[in-house]
Amino acid sequence: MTIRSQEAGETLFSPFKIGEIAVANRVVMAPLTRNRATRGSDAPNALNVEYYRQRAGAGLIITEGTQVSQQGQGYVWTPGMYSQAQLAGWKAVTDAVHAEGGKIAAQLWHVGRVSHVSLQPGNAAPVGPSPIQAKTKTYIESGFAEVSTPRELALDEIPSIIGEFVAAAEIAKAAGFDGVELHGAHGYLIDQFLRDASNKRTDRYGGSIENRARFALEVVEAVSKVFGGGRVGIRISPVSPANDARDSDPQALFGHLVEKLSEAGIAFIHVVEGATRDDRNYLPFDYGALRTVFKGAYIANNLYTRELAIEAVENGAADAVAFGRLFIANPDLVERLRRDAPLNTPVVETFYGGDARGYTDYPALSDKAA
Ligand code: 8OZ
Repeated sequence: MTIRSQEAGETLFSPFKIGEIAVANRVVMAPLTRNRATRGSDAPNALNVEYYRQRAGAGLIITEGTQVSQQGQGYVWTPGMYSQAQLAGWKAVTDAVHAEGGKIAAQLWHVGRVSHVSLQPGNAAPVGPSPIQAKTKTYIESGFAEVSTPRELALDEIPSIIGEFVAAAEIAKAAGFDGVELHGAHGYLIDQFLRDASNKRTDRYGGSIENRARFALEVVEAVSKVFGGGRVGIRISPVSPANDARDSDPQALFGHLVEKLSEAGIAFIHVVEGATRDDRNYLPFDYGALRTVFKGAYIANNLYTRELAIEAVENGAADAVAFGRLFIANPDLVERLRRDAPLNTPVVETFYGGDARGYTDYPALSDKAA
């Protein structure tokens, strides 16, 4: 791991600036799909407002993935960022988080081929860089289902997809978000373009690493015009096999991408290290090389413990650390980490879909004391 020299005394709990976003501490709430948007409109509702409000102690909250269009949706009841109802729902979320002194960025998401015809406009095939079905499942109203075979995006459709990201960023800005994170991880559309196992295109968006990185970089550039690069980041998962993501040379691919992201001047990269939710050491990869090449903030993620996170910030391997499941179960996670207090255990059965149970009813330390 490359060590970056820092001011003495920087800790997981000291304030920082992620680009232009001033954060109270280096603990980030990772994006977490929870499938509890309003049925029919896919707009955030009062329950979602309460969930995010409870977690405003994070230095920065990154929302669950929000699809930039109906075509960009891959799972049932995930919230969108493309309608006026969704804008109004998100405005209530950002107001609540800001009232508690927190900061919140929206994760913008197009799932590409990781979808099912039943979720698509007119029951059409989902789209991808190439017409290759992913070996993965999604969930629809009736339960788990194999993802559908995608249709290859025509070259002249690509600008309109980038346009959807721009329109979503404009909605996020109007809704009061402090920034946006592009979902470039876990085998969704941006990641599908990046990797040679899912991108077999022969036009300027496929083939060489430079060509495969083009879509990601064009989305970054376009969204940066809306928010300013200082409020834009991207999540990547260089070696994670999530949703059938595979590439013949991740080190070269992500080395190039991150070099260009640095030149683009964006605020942060958010790196899922290893296999998502599984193994931090799945396949060898030099994350320190990405940290070295990128001049913005490095947010580290995946299976971090309190001890690993404290160490990563103190030795300069990361500027901030994102926690997922621990934030599901601990609304006051930052306070608990600060005090080294016991943590609630996340209940997997209530992760995806449902009501307040397993969502807004995990107790804070102060609830127990009361
Ligand atoms: C879990 C279930 C559904 C989607 C990801 C957006 O992996 C997701 C996701 C996670 O990034």
